[in-house]
Amino acid sequence: MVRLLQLGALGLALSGVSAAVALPQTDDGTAGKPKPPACKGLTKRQEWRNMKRSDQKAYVKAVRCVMTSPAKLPKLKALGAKTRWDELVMLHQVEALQIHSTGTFLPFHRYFLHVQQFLLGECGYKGGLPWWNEPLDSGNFLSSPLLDPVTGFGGDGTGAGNCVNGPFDGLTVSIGPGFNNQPRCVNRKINDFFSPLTNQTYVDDALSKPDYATAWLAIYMGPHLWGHVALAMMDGNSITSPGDPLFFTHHGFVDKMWWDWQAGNLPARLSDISGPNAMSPEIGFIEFDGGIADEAASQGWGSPSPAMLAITPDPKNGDNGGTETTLDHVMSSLGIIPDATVRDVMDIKGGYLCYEYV
Ligand SMILES: [Cu+2]
Repeated sequence: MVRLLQLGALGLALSGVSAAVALPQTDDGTAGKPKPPACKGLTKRQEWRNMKRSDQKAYVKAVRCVMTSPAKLPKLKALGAKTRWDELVMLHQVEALQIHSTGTFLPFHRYFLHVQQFLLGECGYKGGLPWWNEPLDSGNFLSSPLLDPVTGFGGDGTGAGNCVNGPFDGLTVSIGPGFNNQPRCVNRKINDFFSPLTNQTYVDDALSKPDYATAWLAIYMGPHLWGHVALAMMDGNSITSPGDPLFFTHHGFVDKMWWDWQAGNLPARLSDISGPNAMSPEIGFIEFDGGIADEAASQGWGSPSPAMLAITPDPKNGDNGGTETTLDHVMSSLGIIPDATVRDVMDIKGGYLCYEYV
């Protein structure tokens, strides 16, 4: 936590990061590529408290089903995934050092929610993913309806392991913390000292940015980061926080921020992408001091094993040899669903994706 308080100084470093990032050409390079089919109806992603109780129950039931369904992918099972949910968390773990602090942060996490939607579909769920309108609860996450043990995701963690009560009580996640894999309960520790930093002022600040290079940083370092700090999901661990189902409502909020920003200038912002395509070992996670090696030690993450590195995709795949994230950047789910490009996910109504936030 002490390290997080050093973020004031980090803001200065960040302005250097964004200044160094050039905007891409707007030519989207789609010539010769098949267009995705048009959407035949949009899935509605509703704020949790606006969902019908029966839809909330169906969602929770499907999440529990994914969390208790056996893992399927041999290469992920070999690395310790026991359930389908573990495979999802492992995807975020294996690629953690290329999907954070990079231009693909927002596209990848949009794709990641799409992967979750696919897995819920295996368990019969056909509804939209819920999202959490965090500004409604900023400063008072503890009283949020999303943390209700009966009609939400369970409350604040308790006991030595900070295990949650509610619908995910008693379930085990075997991936994490960090690059270590130890079975644990679903856990979180709410801190309402930090939750005010997810409020509307910070959302509006991010939405006011003129280009992707500044918008993704404002989202990443603003409400995205502070929501994570305030929730401390799965040991507060940046690498494996998706073990807690609440992660996906937080990232629905994050994805909606990006979409709301994109929708502020269509169609131009459907092709505005930039940012480094790989995490610099010297900088590491931009929200922490030090490079990757220092952070691995100070955060207790450990390092990816050789077996993990063997299945980690090239973070520059599709970027034509450059260091900048492009629309052709390839995102992989390690075989859960087919790979996709950044271009595929730029438009949430573009055909590859078909949903809207309501
Ligand atoms: Cu992430």
